[in-house]
Formats: sequence, C-alpha cells, structure tokens
Amino acid sequence: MNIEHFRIIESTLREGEQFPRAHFSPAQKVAIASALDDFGADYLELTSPRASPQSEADLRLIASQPRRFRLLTHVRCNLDDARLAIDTGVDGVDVLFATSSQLRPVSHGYSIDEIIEIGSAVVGAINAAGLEARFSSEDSFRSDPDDLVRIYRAIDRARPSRVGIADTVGIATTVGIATPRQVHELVSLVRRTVDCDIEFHAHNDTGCAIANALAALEAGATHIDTTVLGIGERNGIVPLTGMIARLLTVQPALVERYRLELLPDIDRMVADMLGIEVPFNSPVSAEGAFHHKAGMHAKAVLADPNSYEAMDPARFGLQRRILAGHRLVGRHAIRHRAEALGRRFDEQQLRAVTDEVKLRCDSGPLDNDELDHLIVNWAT
Ligand code: HCA
Ligand code: CU
Repeated sequence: MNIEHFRIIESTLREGEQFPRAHFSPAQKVAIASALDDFGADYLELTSPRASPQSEADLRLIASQPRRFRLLTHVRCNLDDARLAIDTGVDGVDVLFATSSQLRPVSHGYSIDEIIEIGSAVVGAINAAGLEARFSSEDSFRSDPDDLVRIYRAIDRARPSRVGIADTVGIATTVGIATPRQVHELVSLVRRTVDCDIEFHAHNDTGCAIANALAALEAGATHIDTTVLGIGERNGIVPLTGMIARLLTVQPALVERYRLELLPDIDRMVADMLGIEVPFNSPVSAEGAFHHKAGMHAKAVLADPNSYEAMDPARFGLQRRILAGHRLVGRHAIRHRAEALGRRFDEQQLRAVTDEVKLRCDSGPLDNDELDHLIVNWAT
C-alpha cells in the first residue's frame, strides 16, 4: 500500500489536554499551535468548545489567527455540539460516537440504527456548512465488526471527509487489545467498506501506538492522530516525534515536507509547560537518543555512524555524542576525545589511559571536566 499521502492530525491541544498534568493557558496554546504550524503539521485538533468557556474562547482565538494547518475541533456526535463547533470558525469538525457494547450503554444508550441516523444527520450538517466532517467510532476494537461495517457504510453515504477508527482502550478483552496485525485487519476491512479517507487514533497502553499507526497506514489509513510526546488520557497516544522517526526510517521522502529540526525544541517546550522532563526513552528527543557508550558501539560509530544509528541526528538539528568517562569505555573513544583536546597518544599510552579511566570509573563515572583533565595531564 502506498502511504505517501498520509496527513498528521496533531491533537496535543485536544487529546493532549486529557493528559493528567496538562492545563495549557491561552498563550501556551497559541505557542504550541504556532510551533506545530512551523513544523508543518497538516491539521490541529482542539478541545471541544463545549468543554468550558475558556476552551471555547481559545478555539475561537486560534481560529481567528493566520495559519497553514487546517483547524479541527472534536465534539460529541449531536447536532447541538456540531452547530457550536461550526460557529467557531474551524475548518472541520471531528465527531465521535461510542460503538462498542461496553461503552454504548454507559456513554449514550443509543442503538446502532440510532447511531447511524444521528451520525448521518450530523455529518450532513457539517458538510452543509462547507466544513470537513469526520465521524469516528470510539472503542472500535471492542465493537462488533459487523456493526462497524454497517455504521461506516451508512455514514460514508453522507459523504464525510473521513471516518475514524480509535483504539481507545488497549486492555485485554475477548475482542483483544489492538496489535499491529489486528489494526491491519480492521483498517483493511474499513478500507473495503468506505470511499472516504480513514483516520487512525492509537492509544499506547501497551506501547504499540506507533507500530499500530504504521500498520494502519499500510492497510490504507490516510490520517494519523499524534500528540507532542504522546501525551493524552492515561499514558497517551502516538508521539509526534516518534511517528516522524518511524516514517523517516521507512522512507525519508515520506517526511520531507516537515521541518524535522524543530521537533526536539517542540518536545522540550511542551515538557516544560507540563513540568516534566522529556522521557529518557523518547525517540529522537531523549537526552541520550544519540549518545554512544559501550566501547564496541563507540568504535563502530566513529568508523561509520550508520553502524548504530537508525537516523542521522543532524536531520533533527542534533549531534551525536561519544561517552568516554565510564568503565565500559574503549580505546577508540579515548583517542577520539584526546584528539579533540589536541593530544595524540601512541598505542601504549592509549592503553594505559584507557585502563586508568576504567579503573577510576569503577567507583563512578567521570564528568567531562574530570575526564578531560586526566587526558590533558597524562604524562607522556
Ligand atoms: C476521547 C476518546 C478518543 C476519541 C478518538 C477519536 C478515543 O478521549 O474523547 O475521536 O477518534 O481515544 O477514543 O480520544
Ligand atoms: Cu483518545
């Protein structure tokens, strides 16, 4: 399947607001929107104007500003919510309806026929206003596939821009947590069912969000929901930077239109707003994402960065680092650091310095200054 024409729906200002620590001020929302605009995000999705008076004001504010992205808001699937959303000046409205037998009774109590009737009317109203309409089935993976096919087929007749599939709850049930294979199957089924585009929304309860999003694209999805750092309900959804890194390694041309070098700063900016560190295991933006430590790794990377780097850090405006002040160090890393400091050791000296570093580091790593001091002052 050709995945070239995918679009990113950046939902930091909707799903991301559902992250337990998130509470973005109007100025922070504007800063996030502007940074994502510079990055080249295709769409931004903002919290429903129904959520609170300030949420509505913030949505109207961002809708009133110049932007390259298309602006969406996310509301319940009813005409009142849809009309309010249309009135805010957005380019499109994302509506969602819970379709699983677990969520239907606690969420709204409607039958499948009623979901179809209401959903078609809401999509019709959004279309009539000249906006993009998206209809999503919440908790798709615990929904009966026959129900989903009926719903999507009927909704497709109302001509939405896209339908959404959401892996809302990544827990083991009889239907099962969404694995990449299950995502591929369900998206393929929906691909055969509808003519419109398909959006995929993946939660990360078991760490499968990025893999599931790629599987969705391979099966014919056209739009992927992301948030900065993956923030969202519980432990969140697909992280923007991780998704871009995934696509870059699949095929660099896929992400050519985005400014990848802005991503580390965007991750840091949002982490600061949330009062958290960028997680140590974040793709690309983690402090150690391009650090090389063990002797064998450092030796190989110094000879050829491709040996242990999936991506060129320069693509993201970053630099690799060879760590040498630790007991796993090898001669190559010490020689590299010594040369940077203008010192040349012969083989024998190099072995002696390396042994000394290892010995000292058995009681704890040396910081850069300590290591440099040892190298510079090594008596030859
Ligand atoms: C929510 C649910 C949602 C919706 C996804 C979508 C989910 O928190 O409102 O509209 O496609 O995970 O199901 O985020
Ligand atoms: Cu969600």
